[in-house]
Amino acid sequence: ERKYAPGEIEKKWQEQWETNGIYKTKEATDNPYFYCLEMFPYPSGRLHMGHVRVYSIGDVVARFKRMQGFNVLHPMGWDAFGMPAENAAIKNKSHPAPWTYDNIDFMRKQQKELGVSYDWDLEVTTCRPDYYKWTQWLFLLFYKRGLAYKKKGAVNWCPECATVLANEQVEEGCCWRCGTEVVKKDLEQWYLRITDYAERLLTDLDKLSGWPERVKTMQRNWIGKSNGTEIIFGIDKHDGLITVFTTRPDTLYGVTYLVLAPEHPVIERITRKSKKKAEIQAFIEEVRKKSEIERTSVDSEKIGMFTGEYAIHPKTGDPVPIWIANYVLPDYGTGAVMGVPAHDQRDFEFATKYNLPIRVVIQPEAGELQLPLTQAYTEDGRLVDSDKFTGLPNLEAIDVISANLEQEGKGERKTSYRLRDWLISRQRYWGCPIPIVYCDNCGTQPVPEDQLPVLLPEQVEFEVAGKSPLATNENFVHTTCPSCGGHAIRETDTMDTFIDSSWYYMRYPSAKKNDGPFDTDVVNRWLPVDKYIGGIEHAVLHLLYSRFFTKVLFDAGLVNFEEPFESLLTQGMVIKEGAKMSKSKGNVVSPEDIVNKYGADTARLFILFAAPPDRDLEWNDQAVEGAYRFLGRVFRLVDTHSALFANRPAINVTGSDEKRLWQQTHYAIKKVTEDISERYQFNTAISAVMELVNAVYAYPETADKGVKLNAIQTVILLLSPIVPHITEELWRMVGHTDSVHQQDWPVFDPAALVQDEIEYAVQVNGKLRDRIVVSKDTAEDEIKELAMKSDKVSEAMAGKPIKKCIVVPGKLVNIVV
Ligand code: ANZ
Ligand code: ZN
Repeated sequence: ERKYAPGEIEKKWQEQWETNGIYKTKEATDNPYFYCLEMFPYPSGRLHMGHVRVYSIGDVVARFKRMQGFNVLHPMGWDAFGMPAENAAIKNKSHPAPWTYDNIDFMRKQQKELGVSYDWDLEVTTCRPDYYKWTQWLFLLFYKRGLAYKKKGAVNWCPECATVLANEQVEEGCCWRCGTEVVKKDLEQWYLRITDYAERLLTDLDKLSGWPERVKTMQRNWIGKSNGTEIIFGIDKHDGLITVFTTRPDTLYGVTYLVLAPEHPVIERITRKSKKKAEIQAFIEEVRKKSEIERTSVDSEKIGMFTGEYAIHPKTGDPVPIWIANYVLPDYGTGAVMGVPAHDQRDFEFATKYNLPIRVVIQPEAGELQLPLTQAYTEDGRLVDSDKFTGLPNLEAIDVISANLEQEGKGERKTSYRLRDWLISRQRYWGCPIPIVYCDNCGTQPVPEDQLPVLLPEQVEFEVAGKSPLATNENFVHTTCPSCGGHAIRETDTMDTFIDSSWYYMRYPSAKKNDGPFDTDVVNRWLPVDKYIGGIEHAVLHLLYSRFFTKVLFDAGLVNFEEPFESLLTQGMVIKEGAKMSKSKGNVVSPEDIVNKYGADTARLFILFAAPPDRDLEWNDQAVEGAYRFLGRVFRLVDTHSALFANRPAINVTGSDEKRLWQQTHYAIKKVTEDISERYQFNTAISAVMELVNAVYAYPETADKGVKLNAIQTVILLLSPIVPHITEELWRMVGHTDSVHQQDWPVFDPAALVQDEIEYAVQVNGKLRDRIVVSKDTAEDEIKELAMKSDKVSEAMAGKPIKKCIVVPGKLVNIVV
């Protein structure tokens, strides 16, 4: 008798799989393609349970699809540029490269110990020159297409990370990485023109039926499309115009003031000769110190200042005081707003505070507003005091007034987006250098393709105040202009690491290509990714950027698809005692410990069994034990039947026991197949196999051996994507010489599922006494008779007279004595 010893089994098979290359990507022309991808990790040091969870999920899918006859691509790589490496280097007075590569080696080893079926020949590492050369090439492609540009502007600056951040990387006013409050800084930086793609990024979300609604909603909100009207106001005693953006042109006659963002360029001009100039300047300085969040949050105080100047209402010709206020943002709409205190709550509070007039121009259909208003009336109604538009329902007036303004050249319907261009410059070392030089004569010049990659210099100083690390290496900085051969200096910022991860999934299928970022034909065969698995935290960042990249590459004719990820699975967190596992909470369970104690198969089984993939998973030590015991039970089942396997009996589904196990076997195949491929519910799939295992244990010794052997083999096959090591071992114990992972996935026979026999539980006075099996069209009286014939039942009845006997069809016979 053998004992289940994962320590021996797992190592052995991992080595054999690697030697035999059974997970190498195959491209057989007759087979359909399936690209299964898990988000690649940052090589932070070691795997945590969250990693184990994503990789386990992905691996089940990949293995299952392979057995179903698909050409499966299942690669892994490293999102290897980024700040932790740099910070570790600063702390240890070393270099980010060895830290990163050591971590990669360690984590790769851990992934192998989990038995994940990656094709390691296609490994991608974003910090290696053979990868970032093509990141630079892609940057230049964007540059040539007018989609990469440099501009000076107020940017988000994290003082702790000493670098700028994209808008997507500022979460509630704080740095996404370290949580430090972000401040504004005026810098000249590189941007990618993602706003050019705002509309396509929005409308194409509708095509992504395989994405969770929640993620699509987050992207829609982030893009923030708003249909409105730009309305032009003249300025009294000054040249020029002020254009406001409004979604409520129906309230035009209710305007009692205009508000400009403190950054609005017109302020300088209209206050140049003002007595209030210094005061206004001081106010602007003060507001600009505050973050965007503080400025726009509903409960933060609205503060403003009158400029002393007036605009002219485009319809009435009335003077309208021009104010400056903290709540108007410079880069949304036009940075100027018309104040309608009667119908906008924010404006109402502002007008109340500063004693500005409140003019009602919309009345409800029924009744009349009580004056003075105690809050803004923001519902629909009919226009009043609005000249010739008076009487119109306000929703109609939106169109009518916009059209009228357009006719008079005083306005234009406009769509605004909340989405801003993607700021990609980072004042950090460990990233992809931006392939640009600045020539004294020719200005900004792209580095020619044949000079790529622009290598990261090894010798830099990391912490020189006000300088990007690359700027501290004189050899790197000074170069010659590719255009005139004169002196030029290099761009010394590096790219946001989200650029690296915006295209890595296109690199995998032709990962070794050295004359281009990818092979278009190969990429078109494999992509879009069929199943992408990763965390919800990337709902806007990585997933939006990747969609943008894909569309640009589509427009450039480099790929033939417009969306990179057909179907997305966002896995839940791993929690313990109700909280996310984290060092600070002290509730971390390390994958190594679990693997060392129980083996990788137990870790995988527990994780997949404990919760559906998209839910949070509560860690449970007893359930880990339970998973281990179940695998031991399966092992024993096979071990104790070795004689049976040697004989390889034929299958005879004749008697009722045989029929039942045969049916249970096919039911399990159906359930597991559908749960994995349609619902991605691995927990219920595993339950179905557990039931089958119980059924095999309960199968009588005397019944047909062929049916039993078939059931045991089915258990092994159905479990193989989930627990790949033990099933490989058992498959050999059953007498096979080839790998279980190269078998065809079992197919269920619908005919086997038709029940022609039904099991009834028989109760006497509410207590279960026996089970009987009857043919499916047995009459009720006959069922009662058969039930009472059972020895156990008649024993329990002890000869007492029957008071009642009830048959619950298909389930139960209840006898009351
Ligand atoms: C007048 C008005 C009257 C407005 C009314 C609303 C209600 P969304 O839907 O988010 O696009 N707005 C425009 N630009 C702004 C900026 N840069 N900073 C702060 N607020 C700005 O919102 C559009 C509305 O937000 C616009 O319509 C404008 O206020 C304000 F009863 O104009 B509204
Ligand atoms: Zn030049």
